[in-house]
Amino acid sequence: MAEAYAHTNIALVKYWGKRPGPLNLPAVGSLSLTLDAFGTWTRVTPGAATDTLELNGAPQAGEAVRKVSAFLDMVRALAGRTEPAAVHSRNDVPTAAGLASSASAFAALAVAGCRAYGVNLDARALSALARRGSGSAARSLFGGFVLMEKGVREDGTDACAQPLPAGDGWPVRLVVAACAEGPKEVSSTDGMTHTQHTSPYFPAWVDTHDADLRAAADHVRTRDLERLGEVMEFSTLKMHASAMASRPGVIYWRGVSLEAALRVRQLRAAGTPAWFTMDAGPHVKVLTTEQDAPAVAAALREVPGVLRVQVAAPGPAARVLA
Ligand code: 2P0
Repeated sequence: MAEAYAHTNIALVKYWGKRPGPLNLPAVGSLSLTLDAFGTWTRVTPGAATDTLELNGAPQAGEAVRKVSAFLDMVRALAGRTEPAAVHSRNDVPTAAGLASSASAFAALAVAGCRAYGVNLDARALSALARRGSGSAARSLFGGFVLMEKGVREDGTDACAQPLPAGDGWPVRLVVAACAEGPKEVSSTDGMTHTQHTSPYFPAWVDTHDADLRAAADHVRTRDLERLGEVMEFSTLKMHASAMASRPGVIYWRGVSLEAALRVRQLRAAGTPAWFTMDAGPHVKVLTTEQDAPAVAAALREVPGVLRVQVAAPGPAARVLA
């Protein structure tokens, strides 16, 4: 039996698109910030009759169990073991907060699963394993700022994340404005696959991505929030432009998302360091300083249609609890 906790993360330079094959290989790298406020606790207990999953106290069936089981199959193959497991999990990622839970969920499952079955992997191999569950999970193994390489090998061993310790202790904040209730309409996986297959802008997205990734990593190293924020907005809008140009277009934005994003630009024009990003959903996340976060949060709360605003700080790496 083993328990682990992993925090969620938000990409500043986005992952959108996959290389071919069954290994969930990303078409582009990404750069993220792990958050303190949200995450997933998971316990894996080998020795059950079949794989089971209980999430937030409720037994699960269907696709959710199938995904967990397929992931544990990979762990069991590495361990040379076959016995099924009971998996208990608790998400501290409020679905309404506008943050994805698959990143922290598969990172926690990778850490707890490997521990429970006696698999010892180094950080890179563990990250590559977590990627098989969900691309963004490869990043949630690490704390603070994290760089995910797309890799070039067909076996995926170099498609893994690594921490950027130069960013440790940088007092940035991510202000999260929830802009709609309910689950997202198009999953990240479906949205990126559809973009890849039908958007004439997808090749341009891929071709221009690496420069953003290298620039953003440099801006973390030099702690240049203005340049980091600028490249984050650029990456966000390119990702969404490529998705919108697919056929039929994938539109994650609501009216309120645009109003919130424009409010951030107004704040910036008035001297507040603040830059927005959005993922595969309508919520707006704003990168700013610790000092400016309360004013940014207050401004976003006043945007008509914004439902809730939370402030998150950089969070720690995934860890074994027991
Ligand atoms: C990201 N997203 O970099 C991007 C930006 C959403 C928008 O990673 O198919 O759930 O499971 O590998 O990790 C969400 O994608 O996708 C995501 P899969 P995942 O954060």
